[in-house]
Amino acid sequence: MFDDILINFGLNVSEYHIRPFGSGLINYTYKVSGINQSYILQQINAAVFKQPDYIDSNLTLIKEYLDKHNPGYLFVAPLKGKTGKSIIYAGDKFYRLFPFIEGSHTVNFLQDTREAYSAAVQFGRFTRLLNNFDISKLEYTLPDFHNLKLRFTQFEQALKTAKSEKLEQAAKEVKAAHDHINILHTYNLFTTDSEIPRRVIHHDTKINNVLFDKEQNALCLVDLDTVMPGYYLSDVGDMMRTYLSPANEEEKDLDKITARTDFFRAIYKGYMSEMGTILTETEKQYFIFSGKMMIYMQGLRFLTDFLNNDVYYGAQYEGHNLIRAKNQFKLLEAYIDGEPIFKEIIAGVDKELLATTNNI
Ligand code: GN1
Ligand code: MG
Repeated sequence: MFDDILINFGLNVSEYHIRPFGSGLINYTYKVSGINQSYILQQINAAVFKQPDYIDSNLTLIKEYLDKHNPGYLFVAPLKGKTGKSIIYAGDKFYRLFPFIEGSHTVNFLQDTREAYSAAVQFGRFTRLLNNFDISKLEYTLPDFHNLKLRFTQFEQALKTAKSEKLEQAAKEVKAAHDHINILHTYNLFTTDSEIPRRVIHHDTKINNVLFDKEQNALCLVDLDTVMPGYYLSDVGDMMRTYLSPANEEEKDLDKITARTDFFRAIYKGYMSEMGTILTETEKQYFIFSGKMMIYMQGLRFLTDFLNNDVYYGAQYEGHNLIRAKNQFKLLEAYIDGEPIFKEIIAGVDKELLATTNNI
């Protein structure tokens, strides 16, 4: 089966070696190593991405646009096979192949704030460079992906169908989900506000979706399946969710989960250095809210999946998704505690950014 795929890309099968690569929850990834050039092969989870062709058409349009307007920008689009499409159907599954960027590596844990800053610059730059791109040309590869209203409805649905034993085990987290319902109310407010436009958004900004060079500078973004129109809050919020805590979403020891304010600063400064002049004043007012929205949403999604017997995320051990939900609700508390400091940081960085703009 792998052979068919490589042949479709005009590669000589005997010259390559294939092994599993990376740690995503949804798609399977492999590295295809060759002597001169290596590739990343990814199987698309068709149960999640119901229209894999949409990924192909979005990335083709964006690549054409960037090649024309910003030819120096490194956009790692999937390669086109002999069929002229980047999505290859083999052995009942969908695949695509990317060039491997030599000298690059991914990180799973942030070592210092420079990485957070550098990644935030990359995500901000991506949306900035596509600011004049006509988003009506893009498809929704995952409709309602970050629709908090829908995620809450799915959670309520799961409450109705879950086994009583699971409801008991998750009682504390179910309460937390209800206690923070104001996050959903705020979400409903901004989604009906015309001052909050949809933009070209990555929708999965965790740190291992950024390729770094040896000096820990971010080179480019990967995992582009969820690139589609959305709110900038999705990208900023998921950086908050995944960069602020020294322990990630898999951590069972909740005491290790904290919201590091210096990492908040790095994200704000990095993202705003690109998007500061583009975001509307109304959008900017929701900057801190973005973290609450994404942490809460991920808590709800893990909790819902626990109640639904792990049908979406799968589980490596009994109660895995409940632990992940506990983790996210703990992070939400830590984030909310940090809010007064985040406000001070924003005011301070705004002054700094203003001073640099005035000096030019
Ligand atoms: C999934 O597959 P991966 O790990 O890139 C999920 C994200 C979640 C993340 C949580 C399509 O991303 O939304 O934030 O797991 N992607 C999809 O780890 O559901
Ligand atoms: Mg992803």
